Amino acid sequence: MFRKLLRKKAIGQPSTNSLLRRSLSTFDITLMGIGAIIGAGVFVLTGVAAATTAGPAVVISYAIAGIASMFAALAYAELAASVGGSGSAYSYAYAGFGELMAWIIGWNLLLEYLMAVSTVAIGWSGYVNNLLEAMHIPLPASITIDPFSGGVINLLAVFIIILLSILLSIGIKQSARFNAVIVFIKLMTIAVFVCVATTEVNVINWHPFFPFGWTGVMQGAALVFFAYIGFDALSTSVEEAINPQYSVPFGIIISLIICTLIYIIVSGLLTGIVPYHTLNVRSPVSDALLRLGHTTMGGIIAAGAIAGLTTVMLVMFYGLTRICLAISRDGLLPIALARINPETHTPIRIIVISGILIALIAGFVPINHAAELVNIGTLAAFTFVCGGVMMLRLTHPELPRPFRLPLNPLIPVLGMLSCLYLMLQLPAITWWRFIIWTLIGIVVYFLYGLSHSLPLDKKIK
Ligand code: ALA
Repeated sequence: MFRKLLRKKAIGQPSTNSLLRRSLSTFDITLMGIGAIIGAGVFVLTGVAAATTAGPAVVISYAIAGIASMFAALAYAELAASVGGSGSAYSYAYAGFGELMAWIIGWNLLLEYLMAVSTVAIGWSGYVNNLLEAMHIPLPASITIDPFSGGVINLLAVFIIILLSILLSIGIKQSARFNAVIVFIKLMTIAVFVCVATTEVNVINWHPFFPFGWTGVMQGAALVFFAYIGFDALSTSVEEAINPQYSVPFGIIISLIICTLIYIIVSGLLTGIVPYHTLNVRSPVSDALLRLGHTTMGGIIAAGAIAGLTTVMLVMFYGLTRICLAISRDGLLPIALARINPETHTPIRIIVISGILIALIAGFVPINHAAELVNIGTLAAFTFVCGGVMMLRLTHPELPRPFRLPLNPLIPVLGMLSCLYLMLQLPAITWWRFIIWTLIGIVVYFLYGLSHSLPLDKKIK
């Protein structure tokens, strides 16, 4: 009875909120997907995965991680169009599995997005610092490196977070316009790389193709999975899309297909132009071109990487604020956070608080294994979203489903199995961090959420 009530409460969540403004077109949403997906993954992790786990077969790692992501994307597309809400996997878990499960997923999503934005901010500051050095404007280490690695504060990382917080506070349409411009630069950069690299391929570099065997390919898939994260953030835009039931599923699936193709082409070319074992560097894509003597092109790629990382931060930061909004509207986080500014139509309180948290992490903490932590949290959320599709088809067959994923339950089951399999490829230490964070979340729920959770009739509309 209690579970039923909770499910009803989630299904009955307002799919519209009068204060968030519906201004995002299908094109905006698809570009936001590409903005969130292409970033540190392809510009950095391709090199790391090729050199340390997969060799030239990193291209297969990309295909495998892409297929796992596509199963999950189809599940996200169905639930975004039918359950709606701005809480993404949190809202779907609420509808399918009840409040406690929803909170655990939401809590892990908060970690995933916080760490993703912080890590990318640190990567961004590294690229900008390199660019400034190349332009003979070196910044002192004390303001570009965190205190644990020999500096005082990573001020560049803090700077970009302040800038993005201001942009997100001003309004979602403005943020989407900014995103569109930068995504264009990012895609042009990749096109430049593909054109130049195609003329430099030496097939010798693809031998041996599987230097680390299939185990390496699978570990590579778990690592480069990071490159696909971001399409899930689109599902938080349901309340701000003009035609959410069409544009959110379309945006999720099309942006993922485009990015998968790009990744397979880029990783294939990258391992074809230089020996795979030389790619374990901070900026492998531009480094490879520099080594082949394409100095200007190397510089252009570095600029494109900076652009790419900027939109990843923007859209993931956006997703973080909307999930926080959904959780606080339910009362599981302080309800005062859920206030939407009537002029900008944005949740400024949440943006400011998350901005401060991200800036503190990015400015002061060295993040070595954050990508793996982000991956495990996301894979767990994807598993629940796939499970949520099956659960809701059983418990709420009458729910209108403008988009239905094909071949149910085959696709969601394959989605769950592939996400769980990729989770198992991650190191034990990542699992421990994930388990500890989840346990802290459960304690927070019983100390705060359970007693503050709002009944259906008191929900903020
Ligand atoms: N997919 C995003 C990136 O690669 C998180 O940076």
